[in-house]
Amino acid sequence: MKIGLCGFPKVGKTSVFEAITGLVSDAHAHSTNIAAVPIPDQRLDRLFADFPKSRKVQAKIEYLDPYLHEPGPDDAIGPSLNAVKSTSVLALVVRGFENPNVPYVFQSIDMKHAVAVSVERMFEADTVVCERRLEKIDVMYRKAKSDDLVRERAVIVKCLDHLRGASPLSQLELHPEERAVIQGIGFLTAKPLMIVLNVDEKDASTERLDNIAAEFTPLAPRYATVVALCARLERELLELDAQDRAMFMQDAGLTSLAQERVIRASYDATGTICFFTIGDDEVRAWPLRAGTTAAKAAGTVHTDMERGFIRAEVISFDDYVKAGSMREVKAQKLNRLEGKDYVVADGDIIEFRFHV
Ligand SMILES: Nc1nc2c(ncn2[C@@H]2O[C@H](COP(=O)(O)OP(=O)(O)O)[C@@H](O)[C@H]2O)c(=O)[nH]1
Ligand SMILES: [Mg+2]
Repeated sequence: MKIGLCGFPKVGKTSVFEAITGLVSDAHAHSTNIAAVPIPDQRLDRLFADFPKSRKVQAKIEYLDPYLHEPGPDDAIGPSLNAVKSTSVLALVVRGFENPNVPYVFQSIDMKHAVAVSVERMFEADTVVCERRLEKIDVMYRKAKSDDLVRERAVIVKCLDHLRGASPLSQLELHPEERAVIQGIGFLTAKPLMIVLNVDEKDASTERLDNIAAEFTPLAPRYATVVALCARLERELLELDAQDRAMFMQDAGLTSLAQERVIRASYDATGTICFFTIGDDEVRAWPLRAGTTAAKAAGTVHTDMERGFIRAEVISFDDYVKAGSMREVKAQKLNRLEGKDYVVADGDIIEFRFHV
């Protein structure tokens, strides 16, 4: 899963990247920032504490902060949107902090307005892609008629109608073969959207952040998730050692790091869950799209496991904690055998049985 940070210039995209990843980018490097961040998970920590001889392997999530040439004033967000076409999730960073030393494209800090304009641009960008694609298809069709072109044209027309009705392409129902037609296009409104409100230092407490996100949610498009943080403060937090950080957080009224909240929101935006495996050499968390079957989940571990899939032995994490140990789980028969069509649940501890 790759999350692309986008938004108007000087809203704090790079600051948010640094606050999430703990990396400090070189402002003069003129290059794209990219980092895979291990996902904190207390359930994995618990399993690792019980099986300390293995290695702990966290699931990872990738963040991308594209390097942009200074955009012109007419299309301040265009290059940013263009740069995240290849990602799987959009994180739209919105400026909520006042800073007279940092120029801004808008007259005032109005997060609702900024989101409305950004989302409008995403719809426009997808509409233009559809229109150009249609022109191209028509030219090609005149040269050589083909059923493929007819089919592609029908899908693009569907997309265009949908966009004109102000619905994101993520909500357009398509058959798998129709979806395959548009897969490679990188439509912006086909991606899950996460709105990241980058607020002032004075609003940095967990309580304020939660309130700001909750108040903003009805103002955001319905298909988006909303999370708030103060990137500048959180970025400084990550530079402190554990003890200083704990003190600093207490003073600021922060009960969790933005890193964790943003990662959680990234998960919510994509409907991602986690399952766990406990092996001799590693205790590991695996990210998975919600709704995935046991056989496909086995395939994320190893393609051989999907091909030779026999059964999955599943223990839900809560049952494991209730029982207290693997031996008790077995004594109380809390482990289940599931077939290939079993839909994996968040927190399942799974052992796959397969032929080689
Ligand atoms: N006061 C304040 N300034 C911030 C905050 N986040 C970013 N900035 C400043 O805004 C400027 C632009 O931030 P940057 O992350 O480079 O924005 P980008 O152009 O969207 O990548 C920098 O000078 C940051 O220090 C914040 O939460 N509070
Ligand atoms: Mg930047």
